[in-house]
Amino acid sequence: MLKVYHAKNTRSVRVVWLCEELGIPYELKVLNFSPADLQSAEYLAVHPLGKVPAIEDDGQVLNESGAILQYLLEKHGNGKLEPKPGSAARGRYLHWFHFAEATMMVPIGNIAQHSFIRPEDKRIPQVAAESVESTKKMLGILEKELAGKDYICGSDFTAADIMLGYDLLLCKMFGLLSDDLKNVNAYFGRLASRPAFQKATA
Ligand SMILES: N[C@@H](CCC(=O)N[C@@H](CS)C(=O)NCC(=O)O)C(=O)O
Repeated sequence: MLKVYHAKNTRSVRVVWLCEELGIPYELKVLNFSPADLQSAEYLAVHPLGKVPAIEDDGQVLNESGAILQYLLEKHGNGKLEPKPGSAARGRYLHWFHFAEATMMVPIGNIAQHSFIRPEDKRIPQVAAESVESTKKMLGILEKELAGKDYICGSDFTAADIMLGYDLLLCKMFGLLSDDLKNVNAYFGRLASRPAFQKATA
């Protein structure tokens, strides 16, 4: 059975969320978000950088959240949660799917590193402050994009919402979802009310 290495509130939320949405059977391997678990010899054999998520499936190990989602969609999705390859909607879907990790998670990750994760003497307050500004700029872009839409690609919930929903979970935890972001807050509320999201963030 598919094994999912997961730590609470990390990017592995995306993998558990997708498995729950698609009803993919999986075995959860829960790790603490601490060097004792992530840097253990046993886990480094699964993920040489000691990060989450990772999966083991049919004898192979994968460890990039976006790649894992694409792989599981291809294997189990039967066309669900994504526009058809080659369709007009596919380009925007891929844009938002990858924006979530390749662009928006960069400053969000820096906020986490320089506000909470690194030991205090290794945090750079200017990096944290600049990253807050970058994240706010991206939230402003999402605010405009979501006007009149239930989901990032329109009326249908897709895996791009799972990728972005995790970013917004962290933004919410970091107090960045200010009241003026009406569309983003309504969107996040819609995502957070899904049973699969709740299971993945429990
Ligand atoms: N691009 C990777 C990033 C993985 C990543 O940085 N995961 C974080 C948790 S959200 C982690 O495990 N950090 C532990 C560390 O860097 O020591 C992905 O999307 O899977």
